[in-house]
Amino acid sequence: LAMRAELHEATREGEFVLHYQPQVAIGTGRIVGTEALLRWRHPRRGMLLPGAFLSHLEDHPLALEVGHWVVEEACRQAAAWRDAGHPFIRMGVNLFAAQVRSRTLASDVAMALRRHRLPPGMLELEITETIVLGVDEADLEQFRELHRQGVGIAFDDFGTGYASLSSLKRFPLTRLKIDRSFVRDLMSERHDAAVVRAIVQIGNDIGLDIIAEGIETRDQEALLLKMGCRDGQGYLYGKALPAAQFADLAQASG
Ligand code: G
Ligand code: G
Ligand code: MN
Ligand code: NA
Repeated sequence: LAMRAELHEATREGEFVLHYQPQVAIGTGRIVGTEALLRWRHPRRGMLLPGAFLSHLEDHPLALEVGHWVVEEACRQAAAWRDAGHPFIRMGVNLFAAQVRSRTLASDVAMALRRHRLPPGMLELEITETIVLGVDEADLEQFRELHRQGVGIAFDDFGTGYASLSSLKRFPLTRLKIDRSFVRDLMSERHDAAVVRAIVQIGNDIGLDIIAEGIETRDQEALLLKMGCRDGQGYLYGKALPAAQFADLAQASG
């Protein structure tokens, strides 16, 4: 079966699932948030990671429907954890460009929050530079509306694109996610250390939260903390886990 046809089947049969990667307060190790990451429970090929299908989904007519489902499912899960007495933490959700183009993003998100009785600040939408560069004035107004409501807006893979800096002025943001390519060789490459230091300083100066991605070692963690980066995500703290396992981890972290 061709990938496009399989994606229809996956949507119809509910084969998508979300896994949750921890985001911690560096230094304390306490889990303060999570990023919901899409997986496809493929009937024949097993659990597929985004690398195997995301490029096909992004420009597929179903991207909008799957994106809606991700927002709804992440909000449902956050509310379920809250109601079960688990630590109440921020939920990060990646957006498809199609969701932005739909012109109903702000109302879709507001409705999902209301349906699950979640405060807007609990949700953080992650956008990539591709999305940022594609927005028109009407799209921007939707993000301003979400921002006014208190929904978090994080710039994913920050620093990798050529418009990262100019976007800071144009776009309503609450957080920068330092791309893991800068964290990987942080200890050995002076250029990477300089980029990370500059991103943290800009973020702190203009009042944005910062999170570093791809943290794998205690040395990277210590240097990031020294540079003023307070949140982190990466294999040092854990990979993306199914909801039940993530909840156990979050409970144990306090
Ligand atoms: O799960 P993994 O770490 O392999 O994710 C790879 C990339 O896939 C992430 O960086 C993210 O940008 C993208 N991705 C994962 N889940 C989603 C999702 O639900 N929606 C969108 N639009 N992108 C996602
Ligand atoms: O949104 P984004 O594309 O950044 O999604 C996170 C991606 O980064 C996922 O593909 C995940 O598997 C990967 N990832 C998360 N933590 C680490 C890490 O510590 N090291 C590396 N190499 N990859 C990571
Ligand atoms: Mn992301
Ligand atoms: Na990223």
